Amino acid sequence: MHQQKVLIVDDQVLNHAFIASEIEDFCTPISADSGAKALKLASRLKPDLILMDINMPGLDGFEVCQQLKSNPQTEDIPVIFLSGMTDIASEKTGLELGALDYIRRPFNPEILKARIWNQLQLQRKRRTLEKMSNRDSLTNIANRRYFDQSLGHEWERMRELKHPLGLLMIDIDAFKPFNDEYGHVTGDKALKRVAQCLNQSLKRSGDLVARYGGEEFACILPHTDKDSARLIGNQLCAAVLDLMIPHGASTVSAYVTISIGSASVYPGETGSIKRLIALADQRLYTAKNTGRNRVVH
Ligand code: GH3
Ligand code: MG
Ligand code: MG
Ligand code: MG
Repeated sequence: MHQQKVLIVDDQVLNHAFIASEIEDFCTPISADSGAKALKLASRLKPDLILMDINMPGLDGFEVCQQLKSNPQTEDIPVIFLSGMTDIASEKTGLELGALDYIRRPFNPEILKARIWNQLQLQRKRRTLEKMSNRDSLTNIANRRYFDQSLGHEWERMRELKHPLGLLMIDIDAFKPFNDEYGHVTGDKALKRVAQCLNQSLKRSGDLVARYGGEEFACILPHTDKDSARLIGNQLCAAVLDLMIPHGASTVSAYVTISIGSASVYPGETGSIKRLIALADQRLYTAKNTGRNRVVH
């Protein structure tokens, strides 16, 4: 099966079969024989491209396009109209509704295939860029940008649910001496290993660890109260110590360790994201001043 999906929307089943046979050697065609089905499949399957007829009973192609473009979940899916309506007004309407292209019937199958191929190529590049913009290139975990965005979302989500939101601020202990002792290349390797370890130690799907900056990480823990946040913090400290990365220049341990400031709040009218971060940060500072390799909550 090919990874990229193309949704073909047409009320005539024969049209589906023909287009599908043209493109199935480089993508997976999916069929919808009505506008309503197309909308459902689009938000459920997130196709990489939609090829759509205009004249259909029920919702026509224009209406479907309009709805796709006004839903944040589907607005970025490229739409190409494929229609027997060859007048300029229809073509203009289609393009103005946000369709990427408008192909008139009858079409040349080879040209249609080439257009779809090009679009899928572009879509692949777009998705790669999107992923890259959320990742830290050294450690391959989420970056600060993605962290800020996620924290905003989770704050709102927990506020609506009236659930607690936990946050851990994490900093590697004595990392400057580590670099001085072993060099920056080894420092980078240690940073990667710690990041990967933190990432793998979080077991719940909603949890997120990001590189916050330098040798600092931050961890978002939805639905997590004070005690659970501290518990997860303790697990992370133990997991990093368990890596047993030798650290001859540390006064804390023979191995690389981390310190953690932990906080949990019920997002509401009074608190703020800034305050939550400040709280965890303050506690991280306390962890540093009371021996390191520990969680302060
Ligand atoms: P503390 O226990 O108080 O946190 O001591 P520390 O030495 O870790 O603290 P400090 O913030 O003074 O130093 C952080 C060091 O982390 C300094 C910097 O060279 C190093 N660092 C930050 N980012 C990177 C990186 O991407 N790669 C490497 N190798 N080192 C980094
Ligand atoms: Mg039709
Ligand atoms: Mg630091
Ligand atoms: Mg440090």
